[in-house]
Amino acid sequence: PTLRIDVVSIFPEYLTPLRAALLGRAIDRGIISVDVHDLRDWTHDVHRGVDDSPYGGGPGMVMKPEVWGPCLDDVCPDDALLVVPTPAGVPFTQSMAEDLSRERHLVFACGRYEGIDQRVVDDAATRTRVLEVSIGDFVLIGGEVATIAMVEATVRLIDGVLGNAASHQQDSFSDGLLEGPSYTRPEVWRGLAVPAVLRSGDHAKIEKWRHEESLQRTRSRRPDLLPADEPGQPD
Ligand code: 6GU
Repeated sequence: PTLRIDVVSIFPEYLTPLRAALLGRAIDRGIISVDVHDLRDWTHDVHRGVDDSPYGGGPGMVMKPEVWGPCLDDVCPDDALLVVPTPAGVPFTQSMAEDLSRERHLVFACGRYEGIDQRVVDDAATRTRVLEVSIGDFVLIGGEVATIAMVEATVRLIDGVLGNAASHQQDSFSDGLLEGPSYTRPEVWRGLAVPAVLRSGDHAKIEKWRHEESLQRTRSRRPDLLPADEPGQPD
């Protein structure tokens, strides 16, 4: 495959969407491989315990280094990129998805949100590249859903995965602005008409209109994305 993906989780069944729809088709066609591993396969005790209370006190549990360490020794070779989803990570962006889509081997280590013992990450970083990444300013129960989001954003950029290779050149964020609205038939639906310009056949005018719609939408929803010389910049 062009890209090999391994995912470690205590809820491997939570990652079954990775085998559905377009991603499943990319796996079937040999463009990518996805292997999901159950972290509990690396436990030794009869209770198959993966976490313990935090040093220093506080709520929640922390995932044990003696389980994660040997797991990553087996699953994450030195030349892979280890991605650790955490709300305390650096923000995941379209440009990071582009970087990940050029890798040969990604390993996602899904922990619960209270986290994995930091020494697991620090130890792995002595031999392999590690990214601690967040998908947004909210807290999930664990890294599984974040992994699905990052894998989908990454894999759709690989040649041959999407039907139309040109379609991701027009994505929101590829030019730094949000995409404007889209329309299809019928021309009038529930009394609402498609903007006349889109039926004009004037492609220069259509392109200009779409750019204005993108700017307007970005100004109202995501002013933080506007270039410094655009009106509507946040203070
Ligand atoms: Cl990557 N993981 C978890 N557990 N929560 C998150 C997140 C990641 N990104 C935002 N919230």
